[in-house]
Amino acid sequence: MTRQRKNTRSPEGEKRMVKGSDLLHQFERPIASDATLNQIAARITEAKSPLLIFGAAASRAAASNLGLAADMAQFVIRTGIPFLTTQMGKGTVSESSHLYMGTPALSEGEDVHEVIDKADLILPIGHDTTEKPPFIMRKGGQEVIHIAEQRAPFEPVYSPQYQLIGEIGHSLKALGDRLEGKLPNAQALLYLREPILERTAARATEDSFALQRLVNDISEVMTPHDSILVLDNGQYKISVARNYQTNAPNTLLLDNALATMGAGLPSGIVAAMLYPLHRVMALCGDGGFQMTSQELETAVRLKLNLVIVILNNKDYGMISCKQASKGYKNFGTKFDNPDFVKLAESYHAKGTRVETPDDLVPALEAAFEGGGVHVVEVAIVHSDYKRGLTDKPRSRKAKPTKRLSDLG
Ligand SMILES: Cc1ncc(C[n+]2csc(CCOP(=O)(O)OP(=O)(O)O)c2C)c(N)n1
Ligand SMILES: [Mg+2]
Repeated sequence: MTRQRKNTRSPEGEKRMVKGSDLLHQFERPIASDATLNQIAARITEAKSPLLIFGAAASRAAASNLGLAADMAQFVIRTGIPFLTTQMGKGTVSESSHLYMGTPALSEGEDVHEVIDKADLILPIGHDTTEKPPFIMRKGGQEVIHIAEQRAPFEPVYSPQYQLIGEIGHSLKALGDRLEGKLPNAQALLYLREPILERTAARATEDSFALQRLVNDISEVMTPHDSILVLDNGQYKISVARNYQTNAPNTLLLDNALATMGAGLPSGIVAAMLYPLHRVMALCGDGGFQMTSQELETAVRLKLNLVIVILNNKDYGMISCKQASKGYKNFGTKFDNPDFVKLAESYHAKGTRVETPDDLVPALEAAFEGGGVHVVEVAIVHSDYKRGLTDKPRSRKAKPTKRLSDLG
């Protein structure tokens, strides 16, 4: 270890580093073979109710390969197969598409899982096992074709029968060439779209701080292509995943892997540094915000344009919900907060408190228009906010979770 560090600092070591990075740039991504493409295309042609799911690895690839977003959109258009996005795959293909069916925020039991349950063939594109899985594979269930740049590691919840490994854009173009006009059953699941999206958006215009209403109002001030919404981690993330229509890759930044609290403000700072002309909003819970609130100083010092929304429910709401859902008495989640407006002002940022739902959109508009660093505290009426997560939009009970390993 020590020797390596010494070497890289010497002129010779530096030369070696440069050579190494040249090699990295010359490295070409592997592409899928014609034989595999033909086999996969044949399987897709036989599908009775196919479904695409764009995941985190597709978003990530689109960040460094500008043509990939167009390749993914073209694949959807050419095949006509409906699609879902995972939480971290949101925006890979525009969710304004008439083929967008929704985003699973959990692994089962939501409205959108009806589409998954009824699919006979699922094509996860850019599935990333660091994400909470958007569905759970079960013995005798759907067949899955994993389309990605890396092989899927075998997991109890994800063990695809087929894998198409190679540069995603190439795979999709080559499959599109083989499939266009040859999929009579492509839209077999599309009839589920309207009812699912309608049920997911229920309460979006309710006169309360229901989470769906919050997401609806935030969407109103975020323009589809030149704004970036960044999340911290709390229960609102579930509603944002389900209800925030995301139309371009990497315009909704959230973490569905380790999901650390405290990430919202620092991630918002970087987004605002990189995209000074975009509307950038960091949406944080009161608990998450307070883990890194001192970074307000950084944002002000860097003269950023950044709106920080704090959902103040005086609670680690996600944990309260989990305790309640398991039938436990509430324990250890409640706390009090500083005056967030005064806190913002003490950092020479601006601050506004919103106490009624109708005041949110005007407050956010004013914050963006005014520029600079602006904290908007939303004083949540607790019971309404909580209901947003525990509302089980789907009437049927989730099937018991049996893992493949349990089934032998
Ligand atoms: C660093 C860290 N600690 C603990 C957790 C577990 N956790 C997930 S959400 C949550 C509560 C979040 O509370 P808050 O930010 O107030 O958002 P709310 O759920 O109330 O909207 C906790 C403790 C985590 N994800 N990261
Ligand atoms: Mg909270």
